[in-house]
Amino acid sequence: MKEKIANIKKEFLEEIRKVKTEQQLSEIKVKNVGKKGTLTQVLRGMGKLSPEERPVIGSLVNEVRDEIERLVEEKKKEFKQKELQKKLETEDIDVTEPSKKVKLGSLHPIKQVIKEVEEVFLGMGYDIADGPEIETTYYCFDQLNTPADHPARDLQDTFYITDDVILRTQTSSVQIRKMEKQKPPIKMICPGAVYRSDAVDATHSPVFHQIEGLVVDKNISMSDLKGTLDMFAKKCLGEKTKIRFRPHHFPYTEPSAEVDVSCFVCGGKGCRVCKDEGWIELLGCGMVHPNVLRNCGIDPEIYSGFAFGFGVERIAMAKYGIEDMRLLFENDVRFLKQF
Ligand code: 2NM
Repeated sequence: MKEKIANIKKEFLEEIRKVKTEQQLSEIKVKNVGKKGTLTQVLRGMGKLSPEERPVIGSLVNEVRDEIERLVEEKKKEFKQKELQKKLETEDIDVTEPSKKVKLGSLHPIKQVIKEVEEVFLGMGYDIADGPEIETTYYCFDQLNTPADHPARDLQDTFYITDDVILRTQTSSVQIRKMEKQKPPIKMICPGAVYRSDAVDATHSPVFHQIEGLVVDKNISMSDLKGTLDMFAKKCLGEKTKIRFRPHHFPYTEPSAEVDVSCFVCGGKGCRVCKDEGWIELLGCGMVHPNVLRNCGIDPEIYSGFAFGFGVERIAMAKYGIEDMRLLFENDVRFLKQF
């Protein structure tokens, strides 16, 4: 019996040396260690052996079977390796060539500021809205309580397409459209491009970006406005930021104010960014004028609201220390890739 096992092994070793395909390999494996294979037959015949011989032959069979399985696995790996080698040699891909780097751009600093502000207001439960950049004087002026003789309406200041169609001068028109359509409560901000007939210089551009906010509900007061803007300034410009209100005038709010923030570069001591003032002018705001609410079909005896607005370029310039607004519009990649 020992001799039979030795022969099985010998024959197997010869066969595996000649094997050329995976198919042949699997055939000789089945032939020897399969259910009806040579070694299995030996195990079946063990009943005829003496009790002393059985364990000896048994362990010999196991040993040879393990060896056969090991060699088959080894051969299999060899085949796989050869196959890969052949592929690498015949296919026209040079896997050692460095890959082409995909150049990822970055968001424009204006867009970065808009996104940051959106995150803060989304966190306070505001909707984000937009509207047309080509707007009627009805939405941009009349509905905003801006009288016919107001300088904002001047041909010198506004791009007129026809007598009553213009490029919007502020995004408040979006707020008017919203108030006309939706009854309070309203909580929204509207970021977007606006247009004024200004000559280009370091702090002016005929197209710039604004974010305006509006809240209308019952019992909305100036203290809600102050709390909201304080939170906004701290979240956007740093927890230590303070705000202050200065009385101002806008046709669409009453009372109105301008809001300054303590300089987020020097903390209020005075520096180049705040021009040694310690404060930076941030935005305009106020309580929505009763005429504006009434124009939109909202009863000012029941509802009140606050609104605010600011220029995105000014914030981006202060935040990133950009001294000339033109840089934000020239789109020179050498400048933009710094942000
Ligand atoms: C500002 C300043 C103050 C404002 C007012 C309105 C509306 F539609 F409710 F009347 N929207 N935005 C507003 C108020 C905008 O920007 C400097």
